[in-house]
Amino acid sequence: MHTRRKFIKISSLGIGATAFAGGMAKWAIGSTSPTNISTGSQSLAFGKKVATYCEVCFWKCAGWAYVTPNNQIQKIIGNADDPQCNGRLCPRGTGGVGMFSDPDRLKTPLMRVTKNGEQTYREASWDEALDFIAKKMKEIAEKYGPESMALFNHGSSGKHFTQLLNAFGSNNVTAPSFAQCRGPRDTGFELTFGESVSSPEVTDIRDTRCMVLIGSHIGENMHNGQVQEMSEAIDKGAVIITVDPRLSTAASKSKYWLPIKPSTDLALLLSWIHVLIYDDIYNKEYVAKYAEGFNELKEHVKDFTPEWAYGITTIKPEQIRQTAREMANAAPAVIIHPGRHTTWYGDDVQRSRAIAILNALLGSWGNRGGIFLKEGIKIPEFPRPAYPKPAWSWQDTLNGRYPLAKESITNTIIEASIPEEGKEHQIKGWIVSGTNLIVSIPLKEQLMKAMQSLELLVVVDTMPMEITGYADVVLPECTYLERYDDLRATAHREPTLCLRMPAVEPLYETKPAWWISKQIGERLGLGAYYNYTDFKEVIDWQLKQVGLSLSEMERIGTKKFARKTPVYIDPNSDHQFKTSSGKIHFYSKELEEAGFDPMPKYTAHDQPEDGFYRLIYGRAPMHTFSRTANNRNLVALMPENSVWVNPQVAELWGLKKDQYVWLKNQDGIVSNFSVKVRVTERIRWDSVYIVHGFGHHHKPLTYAFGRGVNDTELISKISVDPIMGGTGMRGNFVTFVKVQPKKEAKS
Ligand SMILES: Nc1nc2c(c(=O)[nH]1)N[C@H]1C(S)=C(S)[C@@H](COP(=O)(O)OP(=O)(O)OC[C@H]3O[C@@H](n4cnc5c(=O)[nH]c(N)nc54)[C@H](O)[C@@H]3O)O[C@H]1N2
Ligand SMILES: Nc1nc2c(c(=O)[nH]1)N[C@H]1C(S)=C(S)[C@@H](COP(=O)(O)OP(=O)(O)OC[C@H]3O[C@@H](n4cnc5c(=O)[nH]c(N)nc54)[C@H](O)[C@@H]3O)O[C@H]1N2
Ligand code: SF4
Ligand SMILES: [Mo]
Repeated sequence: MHTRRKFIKISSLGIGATAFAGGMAKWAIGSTSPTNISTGSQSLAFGKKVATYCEVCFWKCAGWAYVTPNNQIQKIIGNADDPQCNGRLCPRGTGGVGMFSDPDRLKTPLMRVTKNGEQTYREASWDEALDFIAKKMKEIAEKYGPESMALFNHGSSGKHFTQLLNAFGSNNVTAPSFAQCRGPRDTGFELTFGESVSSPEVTDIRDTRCMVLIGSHIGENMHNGQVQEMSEAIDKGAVIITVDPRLSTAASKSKYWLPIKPSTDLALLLSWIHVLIYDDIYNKEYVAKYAEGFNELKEHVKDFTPEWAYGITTIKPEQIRQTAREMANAAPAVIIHPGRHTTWYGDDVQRSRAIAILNALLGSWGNRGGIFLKEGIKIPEFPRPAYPKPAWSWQDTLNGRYPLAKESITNTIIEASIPEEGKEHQIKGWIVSGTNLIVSIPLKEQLMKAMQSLELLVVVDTMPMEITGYADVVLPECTYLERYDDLRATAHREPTLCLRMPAVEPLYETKPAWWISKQIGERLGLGAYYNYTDFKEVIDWQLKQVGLSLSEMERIGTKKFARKTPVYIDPNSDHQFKTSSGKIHFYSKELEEAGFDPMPKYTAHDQPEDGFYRLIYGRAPMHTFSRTANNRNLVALMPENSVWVNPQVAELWGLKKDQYVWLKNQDGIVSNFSVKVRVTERIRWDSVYIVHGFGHHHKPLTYAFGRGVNDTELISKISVDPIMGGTGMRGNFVTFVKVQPKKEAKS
């Protein structure tokens, strides 16, 4: 049997910054100081400015890295020509240089070895590490077939490893950004409009007259372009309606804040649909022209009155009517924002369907101030042989479940990695790149079981995140400021291309993902798929196909192209939606045929028992999940999360402001660390709120370690969406533990 894979602390190996002092000298230690994250000192002479796009989150704003003559990155500023940022980065993007200068970075490949009966890591050369990986991958392919290798990825490095896996013969490629994030939204919108709202979302916030945010908190969710457009819309008098159990930053800027009872949103959405139809204030012309299934919908929502919804949501009937009228008055310049992180309660596709239906009733898709029609620039693929056709793929692991999943589901790949007698589709090896599965995937036991059973686990990361402790081989990628990556080809209002190139040479022994992928590929005899010596040849070739060149892009960083198609639906055209019938589907035959409700229904979800509160979580403007938790620039802005507690609840428990408590969930799981109490009227009494991404237990993250609480460890129960496999995580409840529990913090 395979030896149990023990978690290894990288810190215990003495692989500290001192061992690599040579590398340290290449950058200014001063550049990590929080004061430098602003526009920086003007006294330093600039050597050059280098085109990049940000990797601190997935909005990918284009920017310029300013590099001093002695190769220090002094600052990063936005590229004024990029419509995704308009020359302004968010605090995280500005502080992105802290990712590069972090002394805790991974610095050299590491390989798991057993010394005196104990598993540990040793530093390895790239050749040793890559040879080992290629040998193991070959063994796996010979024993089980190449399909038994899977990739977990997120971010730019993912594309390079997808190329490796596809060339190897597997398309078991997965990311938490589907089943843990936007999957339900994309599925719900595809079922209704025939296409999703993409990323960056095609919401015409700039020109909207009314926007509804339902569990989406733009402002704390710092997706740059959306935040800028929302403030522009507010300045122009747009009405914002925010539905959130918490007075989010967005709610505080809204005309209406509807502090809904969590988990009941579908009831509110259905009653809004009811009001639009039965008060006869929906967009009749648009519906008649572009939609089908209206009569069925009308009949379906007959009883979903505001009075009915009040009893479920705690939102007063008059408020429901009034807000529906606000939407109708603004229509079609209205957006019911589709949200992004939409895996909540297991019926999330249906909630997203209700949001899509509301948008359709108001006529927002294809109209100014609603949802615009995107256009992008198509970048041809660099010439390569055709990929082999895998004998099986992730769809085969579903065994009939989640019939409408359009992308692979992390959790079913994890499940397929747990050996079982007679299992037909067994995963045996993982490459994990740019995703810290330990904090992004719920159900730790399943994840652990899978990781223990693998014959190969390779982790590619920039930081010693928790996931690295489980790897057989850890490969240190250089940061986005030290490498080429794919061109950013955005489909949005204006087709845009952006370049990322190295601002400085990679520190330490780190390497870019494209190089790592190519090196493994060549060792596997797949060199024909990597017909270049440097990735910049690929970029240059691609740019030449669209009439540009690398040298031109190095100068401008971002290139906008003129649109060839209209940005809104031409009312005189016979516009076809991308559904099977060309019309918007109020009634979904696709859902019906797959055995699901063709129109959304409300179902009640579990509520907390006495003394417990629903655990809800979200974003803070200065951090991106766990990826910034150790970034000194950003930790200086927000060092830890706090738990938001309603004053009534605080009084009941005798909790004081800034007191530290532990949280215990419904299954008796206690948080690893304690968290500061924030007593605030801004949260309902039945819920508590924390920002995701804190509470790291891996000591090599010297800044992040032990700061705040990790929501993921308290999520031991999920509700899986039967339509596409999304893992709803908001059905967990916590209570307070005021005295330190007898438990050593894990490290
Ligand atoms: N409990 C809970 N779980 C959640 C969420 C939540 O709110 N609460 N949110 C969900 C959502 S919306 C999403 S999208 C997912 C996100 O989940 P993940 O994709 O896992 O996101 P991060 O936590 O940002 O993990 C990023 C990892 O990438 C590494 N990294 C950063 N830059 C690079 C790079 O350039 N190259 C490489 N190779 N690695 C890099 C970081 O060090 C870190 O280990 O999590 C989901 N899971
Ligand atoms: N600064 C920053 N910005 C980010 C990210 C980041 O890490 N940091 N991550 C990016 C990513 S990948 C994503 S997916 C998006 C996520 O951003 P959003 O799509 O906005 O989603 P969440 O962060 O999950 O939003 C949580 C909000 O939902 C509320 N909420 C909780 N339960 C309920 C409920 O039952 N009903 C309603 N109506 N509301 C509820 C919470 O109080 C909170 O305000 O953010 C993106 N932007
Ligand atoms: S929104 Fe902020 S963190 Fe995200 S890509 Fe843009 S600047 Fe970077
Ligand atoms: Mo996400």
